[in-house]
This record gives sequence, structure tokens and C-alpha cells, in this order.
Amino acid sequence: MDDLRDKYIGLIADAADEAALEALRVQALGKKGEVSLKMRELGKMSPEERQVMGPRLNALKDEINSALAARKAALADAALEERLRGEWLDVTLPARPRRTGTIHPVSQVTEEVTAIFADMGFSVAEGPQIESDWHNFDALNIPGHHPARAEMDTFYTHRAEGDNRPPHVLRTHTSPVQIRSMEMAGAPLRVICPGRVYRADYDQTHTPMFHQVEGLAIDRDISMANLKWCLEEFVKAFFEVDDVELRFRASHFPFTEPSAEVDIRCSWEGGTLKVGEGDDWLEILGSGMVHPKVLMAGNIDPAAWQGFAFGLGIDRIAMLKYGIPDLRAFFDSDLRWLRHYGFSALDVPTLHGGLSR
Ligand code: 2U9
Repeated sequence: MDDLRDKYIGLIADAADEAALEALRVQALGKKGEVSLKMRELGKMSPEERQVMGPRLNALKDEINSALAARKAALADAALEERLRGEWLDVTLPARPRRTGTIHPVSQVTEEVTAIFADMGFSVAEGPQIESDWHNFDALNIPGHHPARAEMDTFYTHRAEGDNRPPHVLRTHTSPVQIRSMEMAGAPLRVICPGRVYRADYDQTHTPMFHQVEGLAIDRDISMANLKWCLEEFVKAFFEVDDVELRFRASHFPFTEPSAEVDIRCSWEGGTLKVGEGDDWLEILGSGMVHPKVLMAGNIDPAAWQGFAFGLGIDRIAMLKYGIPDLRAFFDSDLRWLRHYGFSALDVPTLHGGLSR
């Protein structure tokens, strides 16, 4: 009995897996197992012998069963340990950044400019990109013979043969949106008009489609002084500096009189732009008092109302603010460029939360 016990306890302890354990169970306790055969021998024994051997055999059977169960549990534990070692994961590690899209610098800067002027009480207006000749030119005091029509390198649409009406144009500026705003809302008025504009021009600093924001403020007593304050506030907020110096240079646009181009004091030390200091001047926008004929085109009485207007190129100020060297890359849809220069979709520009972070 002791030999049997030692044999099976030893074999069970060495069993490598569940299959080996099952084989040992059959070998010891199965119908023809060694312990079962010994049980059968009880019948041939005398009652005295049976009284001694019966309990001992039962105890042996229990001991083997317990050893089988214990080894089975140990093997299961070891298998689980092995699996956990293989599937180890540090849940305290930061999450992997996902390959999400980014906000294009043009969209970012449009949002920034919009946030600044919204804070000054301007609303946003949009209009068609295919415009009537009248809204794009005539209403803005650019008559048919005016050189600006040629200068603006306009894209014209085709009219059917025999249709003598003037062709529509791809708008060359967002100014027609302000004409439509005057027609619809009248005075007083404060709007900015961001959007795509088109001119047949393509080189290192020009693309046939680009983006502008124009602004228009009309009231009873508006002057160049209001324009100057507004633009100063805008430049400070946009370039995120406390102080700027603006220089108004006399200029000429058909739709404003007087007209001025606006430069800001800056330095280009080490190739990076610093706004508000240095000995250089950087042209960033055009502006002026709205021409009386333009007010009249928008059904506003120039004897009762005045207005200032300004215009700036979004792509250009995006390049300046974010140090982007090549304009043409803006419209290449190159994902590497977008990942490099793009902005997080979650960082919405606001004046209180910060324009850019
Ligand atoms: C109305 C009346 C007046 C908008 C203006 C400019 C001056 C200007 C350029 C800046 C760079 C165009 O993108 S750019 O090439 N724009 O210099 N724009 S005043 O004047 C208006 C507009 C609408 C009804």
C-alpha cells in the first residue's frame, strides 16, 4: 500500500499536463486501475483483514484524488501565469496619438480673424463665389473701362452664343459680399466677409485661388480714426503682442477715398518675424473710407452715412504668423505638410481662451 501511494504521489507531482493527469487517474482509480483491483480483493479477505484494509484503501483513494486535484489546479495556475506574462500591458502608459486630421492654417487663421472682429461687434457674411459683373466691379466703382478690371486677372464664365448679357465672373475679391450686405441690411452695418477669391495669376507668391477677409463698418459718424483703432486692436490680437506701431501710407483703390495701405513695424532677426519692434515695415492690409458711389450702389445715402473698409489676404498673414515659407504648398493637400502645419481640431481660437496655442 505504501509503495502504491509513493508511486502515484510521485507520478502525479511530475505530471506535465492535464492529459498526463487523466492517464494517471485511469491507471490508479479506473475500472481496471491498480487501486481499484486492490479494492476488489477486499471481498476475498477475512472480516478482520477487511476492517483494516478497507479504510486504508479508501484513504489511499482519497489521497490520490486530492493529489490529482491539487496538481490540476497548480497546472492551471501556471498556464494562467504564462498567459498573463505574454499579454502584459502597462495601462498607465499615455495613449498612442491617433492619426486624426488637422485644421488647415487657412481655416485656423480665418477663425482667429473672425474671433477678433466678432469681439468688436462685427458679424460674418458670406456670398456666392460666382458673381455678377455688377456686384464684383460696377458696384465697387470699377467701371468697364477701368484698368483694375484688367489688373485683377479675372476668370470669366461663358455665355451661350447670341447671349449678350455680361458674363458672370469668379469673384476677384470678397467686396461683392459687402455690397449684398448693404443691399440686404442697410445702415448701420458691421460685417466681415471671409472667403475664397480668384485671380488668373500663378507664381511663388500668387495662386489662382486664395483667401481674403474684408471688413466694412457703416454708421453716422465714422472716421479714419475709428478705422485706425480697429486695425490696431486687430493687429495686436492677431499677432498676440501688447504693442504695435502702424504706418498708414496713402494709396489708391476705386472703392475707397481716401485710401491707405497699412504697414506694421517689425524685425526679421534670424529669419523669424517679430511684430512691434525693429526697423522694418511689413505691409499687411489695405483700407480706406468707403467711396460715396459705393455706398449709393448699396442703397445707402452717403449724405447721412459714412463707412470704413479694409481687406487682407488670409494666406499671406497665415504664412507670416506661422512661418510657412511656400504659398503653393497650401493647396497641395500633402498630408505630411498638413500634419506639420495643421492645428488640433480641439483648439478652437477664442479671445478668452487664446487664439493659438
Ligand atoms: C465695400 C467697400 C469697400 C475693401 C478693401 C482693400 C482696401 C485691400 C487687398 C488686401 C490684400 C486685397 O487680398 S488683397 O490682395 N485689399 O487693399 N480692400 S479696402 O474695400 C471695400 C470693400 C467693400 C462695399
